[in-house]
Amino acid sequence: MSAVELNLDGLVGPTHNYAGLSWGNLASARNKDAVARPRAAALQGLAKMRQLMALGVPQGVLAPQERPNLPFLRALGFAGDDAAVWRAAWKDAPDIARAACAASAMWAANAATVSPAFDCADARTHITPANLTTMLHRALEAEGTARTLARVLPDPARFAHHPPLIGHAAFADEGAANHMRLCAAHGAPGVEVFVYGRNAGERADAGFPGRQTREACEAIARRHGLAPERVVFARQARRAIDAGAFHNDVVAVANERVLFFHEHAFEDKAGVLDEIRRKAADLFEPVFIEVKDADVSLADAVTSYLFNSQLITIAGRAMLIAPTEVRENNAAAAYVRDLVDSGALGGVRYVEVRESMRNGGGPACLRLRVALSHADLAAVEQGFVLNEALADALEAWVTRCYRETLAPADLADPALITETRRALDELTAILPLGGDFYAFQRS
Ligand code: SUG
Repeated sequence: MSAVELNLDGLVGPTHNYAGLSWGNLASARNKDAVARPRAAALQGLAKMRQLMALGVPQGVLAPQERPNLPFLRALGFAGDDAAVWRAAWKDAPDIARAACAASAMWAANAATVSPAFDCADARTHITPANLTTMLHRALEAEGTARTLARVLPDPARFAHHPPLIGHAAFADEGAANHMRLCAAHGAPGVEVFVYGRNAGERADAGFPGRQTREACEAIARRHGLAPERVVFARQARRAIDAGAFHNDVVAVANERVLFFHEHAFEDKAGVLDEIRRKAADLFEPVFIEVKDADVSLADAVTSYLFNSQLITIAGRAMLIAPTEVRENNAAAAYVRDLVDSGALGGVRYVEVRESMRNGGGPACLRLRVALSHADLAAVEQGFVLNEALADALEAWVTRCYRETLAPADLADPALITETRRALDELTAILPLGGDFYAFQRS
């Protein structure tokens, strides 16, 4: 069936900041307490969406969540008016206050795992919002993400929305960042590769956390109605996690037949490739582009985010949408040049998402891919689909409502609450969210 891939990008929220919240994410740790630029961050994200739209990729937007997250703080016993809650949280529990302020829902690759209708037993698109249990600030996203996705993909005859998996470490799930799909074409049945960092029963070891369990992957494959003969469970290499690949999409990306990956991405590389080949055998021949450590080291992969590029098909050719950091890294830039020169890639476009990169989020982190038939694309709530007018309106809104800079010392000021609410309230009139989407609008 002829199909397209809708990219849903997370709109960067007005509290974008650097709080060093993600243990195991080297960029987040390195930039802890740096001064953030929320306005630039959101405009960079929108500029990337515009570029994809100009290439003919259907592009949608996901609204930011309500931050600071006052309902979360109230549930923890902080009381009084909003300003009092916010002040008390900063005074008594600054780590919790920081978590309540994170704009991390912008990284839509962690919003959910999506299995296209072409792979699912009931021929509907199946969606499981990620519980993101490993990091407190991210665990706060699941509920809002589920509501947002239900608005964007509304028709239950076409879109099956599952609740997030139970929020326990045994089912730690980080969504599409640990999920890849290989297929002959977006509308053909594919092989879905679920990547996990640990088993549920394993004792936590000394290294960085494995944020996804095998049990979570298996549960998602089951509830999505995937055929076991089209599913591969691959263990992420401990070496990659310890080098800073906190999600698989820091060391691997797939598109159609192509799997572009670092030689140290998987614990049992030969086993994984063999299983993909076997399970795809009657469908298509996979193309493996394996990057050797001698060409691009794991360290270079993690700093440049080479594999966190968006790999897309434009006019039948593979194109890489890479962060400008790749161009600035000698090894990664040379590798990409060779891929273009050899014809393996039809081209490369560099995008500037530096504000997001400084928190460990590259171009691919910012988007959730949803492969859809044309009929299902028409069923997407069109008010979330980007066109020039919506992009203009969102840019004007960001420019009007977002601070140019946000320093750590600014976060505790209750003025941030009023200011962000005003911005989100305005947004609900730009996107079809209605006047009661956010908790503050309902109270
Ligand atoms: O979960 N960073 C995010 C980055 C997510 C990147 N996504 C993918 N690889 N798909 C994370 O670690 C940092 C927030 C802070 O430190 O303020 C953060 O949450």
